[in-house]
Amino acid sequence: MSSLFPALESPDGQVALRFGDRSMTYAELAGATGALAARLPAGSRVAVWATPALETAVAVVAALRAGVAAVPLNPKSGEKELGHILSDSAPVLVLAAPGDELPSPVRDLPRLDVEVTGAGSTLPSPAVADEDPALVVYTSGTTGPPKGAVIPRRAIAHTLDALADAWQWTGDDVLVHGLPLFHVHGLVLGILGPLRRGGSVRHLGRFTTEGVAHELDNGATMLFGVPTMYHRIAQALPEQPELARALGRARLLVSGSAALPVHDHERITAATGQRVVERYGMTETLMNTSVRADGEPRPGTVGLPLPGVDLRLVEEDGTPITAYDGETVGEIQVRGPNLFTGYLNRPDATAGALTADGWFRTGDMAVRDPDGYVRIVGRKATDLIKSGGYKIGAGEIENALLEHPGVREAAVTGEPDADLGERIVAWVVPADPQSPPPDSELADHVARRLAPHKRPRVVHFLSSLPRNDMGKIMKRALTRD
Ligand code: MCA
Ligand code: AMP
Repeated sequence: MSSLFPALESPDGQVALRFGDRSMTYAELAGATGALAARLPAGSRVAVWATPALETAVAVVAALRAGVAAVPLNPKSGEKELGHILSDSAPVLVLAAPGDELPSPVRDLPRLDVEVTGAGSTLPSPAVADEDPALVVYTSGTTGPPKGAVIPRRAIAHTLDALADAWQWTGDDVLVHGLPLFHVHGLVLGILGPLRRGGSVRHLGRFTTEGVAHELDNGATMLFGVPTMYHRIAQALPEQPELARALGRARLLVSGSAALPVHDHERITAATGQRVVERYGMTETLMNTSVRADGEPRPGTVGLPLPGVDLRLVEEDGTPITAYDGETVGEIQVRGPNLFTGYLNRPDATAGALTADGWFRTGDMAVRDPDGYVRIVGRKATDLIKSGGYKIGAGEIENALLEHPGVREAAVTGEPDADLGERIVAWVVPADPQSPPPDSELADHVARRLAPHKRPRVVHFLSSLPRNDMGKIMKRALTRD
C-alpha cells in the first residue's frame, strides 16, 4: 500500500509534533523513526509505553513504518490489567522513553529506548499490505478483561482520509489536544491524523483550559476533545474571556468518544460564536459518522455516515429499519474499510460482533432524521459505562472489587454525572458488616489493579444485592439500604 505518511517520504523543516517545549520537524521525525524502524523485527508486535510525550509518537510511527504492530499501554494501568494485555498480545519488546521507569510486568520485556534524535539510517522498505495489523488497542467489554482490537493499516488510512474530507482537514491545520495516547481518539485521530495530512499537532501533556486557550491564540486551528473537556471549557468560559476569544478564532472544534450534552453545545456557542462538531466512532470501527465542517451543525446529532462507511439501523431481530423519521430506534450497524479485522485471540468474540455479511454490531441505539443525520439515544448494554470518554466494563470492576478481602459481593453501575457523563458507582456487600472497608480504599484498590479512571467514584454498602430467581443481580433494583 502507499505510505501512511507521505510527508515523511520527502520530509522538510516544517514542525510535525510539539509536546510542551519539545518539538520535531518532519525531517527530524523521518530520521528518528527511520533509525528506530530499522531496529524493529519485521512482522512482529511491540508494546509502546504510551505516555503523553514525543517518544510515544515516534515509537508508534516507527512501528508503522517498519510494518510492525504497536500495542499502546496506558502508563497508569495497574499490574493486573498490564499482565492481561502483555500475556494476550505477547509483544517482542517494549518501546519507552529513556528514563521512564517501567513497572512489573512491563519491565520483564526486552526494552528499546526511543531516541528522538536518531537519524541517518536508511529505512528498509518492508513488504506491508493494507490488511496488516497496525495497532492492537485494548477496549473493555461488559464482562471479563479488555479485548485487543486489531486495527489494520487500511482502516487508519481510510478513516483519516474520510475525516479530511468531512472536516476539510489539510496540512495547513495545527491541531491542539490533551487526549491520552493509548486510545484511538488521541493516538489515531490526534497524532497519526495530523501526520497523514502533513500538518502539525501540539499536545498539551495534560488537558487544561488555559493550555487550549494559549495554543489557539498562537496559531492552532483545530481542537479535539472528549465531552468532559468541552464541559470544563463551558464551565470556564464565564471566568475566562481569553478562552472565549481563543475558541472563537479556531477553524474547527471537534468532540467525540461520548455524547456532548446540548446544554454544553449551547453554552460554548453563546460565548464563542463557534459550533462544536460531533463525530461518532469506536475502537473497532474507527470513525463512522460526523457533522461536516461545511454542513449544518445540529447539536445532539453525530451527523452523517463518512464517505465509504455503510450505516444501518436494525431491530432487535436484525431486520433493517428503513424509516428516516427521527423516531424509530434501532441498533447501529456499520460496514466498510474503517472496520477492524477482529479481536486478538478471540475468534468467538469477533464472530459475535459481526453479522454473516460483515456488519459490525455497535451496541449503540439511534434514530435517523429525515435528512440522514444520526442521533444516538442510548446503548444496548447497561454494563458498559462511559466515564470521561473512557469505556469501562462493569464486569471487570466487579471482579477487581471481589478480590478485596473486605468485599463479599459487588455490583457496578453508571449514573449520570455532569462532568464525566457517567460516574462509576459500586454497590458492595461487605465481608464484615460491622466494619466495611473505607470508600477510598476500594477506589485505590481498583485504581491500582486496573487503572485510575476505572475506580468507583461512589460506594454504597448494602446488606444484600437484589437478585432474581436465577440468582442474577437485578441492577435496576439497586437502591441504598
Ligand atoms: C485519582 N488519580 C488516582 C486516583 N485518583 N491515581 C491513583 N489512584 C487513585 N485512587 C489520578 C489520576 O490518575 C489522574 O492523574 C488524576 O488523579 C485525576 O484523575 P481523574 O479524576 O480520573 O481524571 P479527570 O481529571 O477526571 O480526567 C478527566 C479527563 C479524562 C481528562 C477528561 O477522563 C480523559 O483524559 N479522558 C479521555 C478519554 C479518551 O481519550 N477516550 C477515548 C476512548 P493525572 O492527572 O496525572 O492523569 S474512545 C475512542 O477512542 C473512540 C474511538 C472515540 O469515539 O473516540
Ligand atoms: P470505545 O469503545 O472506547 O472506542 O468507545 C466507543 C463508544 O463511544 C461508542 O460505541 C459510543 O457508545 C461512544 N461514542 C463515541 N463517540 C460518540 C458520540 N459523538 N456521541 C455519543 N457516543 C459516542
